[in-house]
Amino acid sequence: MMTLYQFESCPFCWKVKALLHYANIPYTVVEVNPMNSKELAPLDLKKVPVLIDGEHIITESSVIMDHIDNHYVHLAADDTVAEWRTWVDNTLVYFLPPIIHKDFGTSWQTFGQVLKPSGYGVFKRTLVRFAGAMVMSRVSQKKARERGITDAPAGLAAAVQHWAKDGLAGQKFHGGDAPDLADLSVFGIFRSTDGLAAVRLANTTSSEFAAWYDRLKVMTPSTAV
Ligand SMILES: N[C@@H](CCC(=O)N[C@@H](CS)C(=O)NCC(=O)O)C(=O)O
Repeated sequence: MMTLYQFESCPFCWKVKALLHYANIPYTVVEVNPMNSKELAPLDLKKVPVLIDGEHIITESSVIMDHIDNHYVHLAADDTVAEWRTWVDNTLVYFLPPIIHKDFGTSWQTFGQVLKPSGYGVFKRTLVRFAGAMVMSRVSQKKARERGITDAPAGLAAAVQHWAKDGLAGQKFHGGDAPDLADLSVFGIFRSTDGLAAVRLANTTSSEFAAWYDRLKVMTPSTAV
């Protein structure tokens, strides 16, 4: 069985989970402590997600998705899938942190929600929640400015409209009648913050997006064991 090293709040990890869940592939989870990543030390790695599949130790969410798809799923891919996946990793993902970690209070709420399924006890959860909110409310604004994002909600709304108009283009999924890796990558990013401000904003920006998001949410029940 595969093992996924992850942070529950990590959007890149959710891209991988979107594919595992959609393909109904069971896996075990190692929840990495975001304050020290000590679970990754034996692997000599610093970032999540990391997937262990037999003798393969794979890093980078898109590389992991390719590994899973090439070995086990074989989703159809048209010429535009690669382009959309690059857009997800280089553009879309950066609009979310300044929204869900806008200030300490918002970030505190965000961590409260994303840490619920982490399996941490109350003490550790509160500590990670507090430290996470302290760090992320500062770092996410700074990082957004460095990337030239001055109005994250407007940027996210434009990205959602782009995906709905040019990505979905009147179809159920980018992949047509079934999702492809572009769908699962976009979905994974939003799914990491399900129920929070960024998803609410996306759902109110585009009814096509909202219907697509709901459809995929139903199709991707967790397969973590
Ligand atoms: N390009 C990587 C990005 C992974 C990444 O940035 N992961 C973050 C969590 S969302 C992380 O592990 N940060 C810890 C660190 O940088 O020390 C991917 O797609 O997997």
